[in-house]
Amino acid sequence: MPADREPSTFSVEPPTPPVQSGGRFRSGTIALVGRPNVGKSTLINRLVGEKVAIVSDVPQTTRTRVLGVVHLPEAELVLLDTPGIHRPRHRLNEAMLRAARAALDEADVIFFLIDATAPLGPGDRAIIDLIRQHRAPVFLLLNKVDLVAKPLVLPLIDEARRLFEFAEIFPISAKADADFTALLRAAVSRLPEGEAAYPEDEYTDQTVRTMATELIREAILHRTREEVPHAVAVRIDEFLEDDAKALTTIKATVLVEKASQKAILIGAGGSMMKQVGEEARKEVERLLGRRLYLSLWVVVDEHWRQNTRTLQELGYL
Ligand SMILES: Nc1nc2c(ncn2[C@@H]2O[C@H](COP(=O)(O)OP(=O)(O)OP(=O)(O)O)[C@@H](O)[C@H]2O)c(=O)[nH]1
Ligand SMILES: [Mg+2]
Repeated sequence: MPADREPSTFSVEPPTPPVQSGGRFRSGTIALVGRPNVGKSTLINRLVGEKVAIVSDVPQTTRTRVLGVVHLPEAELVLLDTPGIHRPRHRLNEAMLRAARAALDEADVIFFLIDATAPLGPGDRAIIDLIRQHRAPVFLLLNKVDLVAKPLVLPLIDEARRLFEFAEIFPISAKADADFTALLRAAVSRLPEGEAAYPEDEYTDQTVRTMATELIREAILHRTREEVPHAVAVRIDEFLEDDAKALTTIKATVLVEKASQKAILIGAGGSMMKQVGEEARKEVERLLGRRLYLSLWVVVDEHWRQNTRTLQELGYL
């Protein structure tokens, strides 16, 4: 089946912990916002229980709003992961900021994530100013507490509290915590009563093609440094399903901005592309549940981050 006729959603195991919501079914939208790299995508994946968003230690990994659904017996939480909020320098970054703001506009509850390993910075304060323009209750999530000595967490909470009246405050580790029931329960209690918007077996609105594109980009982010990750975009040119052979073929173009970046990505004798291709293939095979033939082609496109048409083609506008 061609990629654009693929179902846009995937089956999942029944959801995690039962949450009481006072009798009636509740349903609503929760925006996850914060500076780049604070752990928003790690958290949405943990809460949904599926990989809906790619994760890397490179700031500005997420470039669009990524939707993930948590189905509970008495509630449906539609989570919106967003690009880390930062000062935009390209059309791409402007689009990323717009995506984050649009998610805030939709939110019944806002999860504001900060990195508990660092003091509150001007970036966090700017986001608090943005959040002030919204009525939705804001939960402060101090993430990465697994990396912080406990006595350092309280002063950070005090400092944040002086800036804004948070509805709830949770120190969490999106990576290490085993149980997010308390956070989910608190969020559900703030959602309006209403019907579920997504069937129980759907956990994202992304197409398989979009998710595969992102998994290829993630494999690149895992292996590149400095300006290279920011200069990379991935476009799938061909997505073919061979049901008889249970094989999918993906041909994708990797855009970079400079010849030097292309050289880095290809690596000596193609070694880097080989590693990227291996990781991406495994991840996409896991997503598709079948074997994948993946072919990647690196192309220099000097101004793609500024080019409206390319940004549209890439799904960023
Ligand atoms: N130790 C630790 N690392 C974490 C935790 N949460 C996230 N990380 C790491 O922090 C880095 C950034 O995580 P992401 O989830 O990509 O962060 P993000 O906020 O989505 O970043 P952007 O998409 O760039 O805005 C990754 O290397 C994660 O593995 C945590 O609770 N503890
Ligand atoms: Mg992210």
